[in-house]
Amino acid sequence: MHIRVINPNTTADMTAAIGEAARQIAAPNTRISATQPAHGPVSIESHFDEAISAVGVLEEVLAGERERADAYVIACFGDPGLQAARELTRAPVIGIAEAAFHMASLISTRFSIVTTLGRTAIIAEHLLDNYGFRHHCRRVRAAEIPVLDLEENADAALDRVIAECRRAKEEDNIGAIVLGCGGMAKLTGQIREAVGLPVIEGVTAAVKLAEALVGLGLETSKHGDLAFPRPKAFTGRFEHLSHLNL
Ligand code: 2AL
Repeated sequence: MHIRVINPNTTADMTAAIGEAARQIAAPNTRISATQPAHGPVSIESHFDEAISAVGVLEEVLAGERERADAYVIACFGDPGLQAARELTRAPVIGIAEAAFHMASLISTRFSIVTTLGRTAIIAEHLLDNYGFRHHCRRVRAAEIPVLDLEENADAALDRVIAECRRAKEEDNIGAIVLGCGGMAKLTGQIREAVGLPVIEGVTAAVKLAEALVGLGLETSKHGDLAFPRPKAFTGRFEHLSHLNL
């Protein structure tokens, strides 16, 4: 089974860390390929970053189709381009936010999310609404760290994430914590140990859900809105997307 794990930002160190976290949790017969877009933002921490990154995610899915990947994981907590990616393939496509919400809801009745910057909390809140998880989440919290601090300033970032998780545990009346950034994947073990609550991390949750779907023989529905996009002309820099033969 080949799962293509796409880091939607273009920071190679983060892609490597996400790939490593995915490999550690994957079944022995699962092959993980970790990729990132050739073009786009080095981190995703605004609506603008997210919109630009979605194009790169879709190009990575198209590249994965040429390799016949069995499933895809979109490893940024805004799940950029998720439904559009599903239109491009029959393989299951799992976003790390939706994976984490589903997993958290199976082991707790209420969870809080601990993400990076406060300004991106709205992105997680929109996803909770869109996915129907609003009532499962008590609070979206931010450690107030830029995403790249998880790579460049990892010890200080870890301390801040742990401190925010502890506040969530004390104040939010929750059973579990969801980590709100793909870059936190490598920190999960340390956070879990320090916080003493179930901690759900999206990359690993998404890999296990992807394995489950592939194992069940379930594919993305091509009936209705997730059918392949109608072939048409694209102009300018997107001309190469014209008349896609999917
Ligand atoms: C993210 C993420 O998961 N990767 C990234 O670059 N930005 N989301 C976030 N809330 O920090």
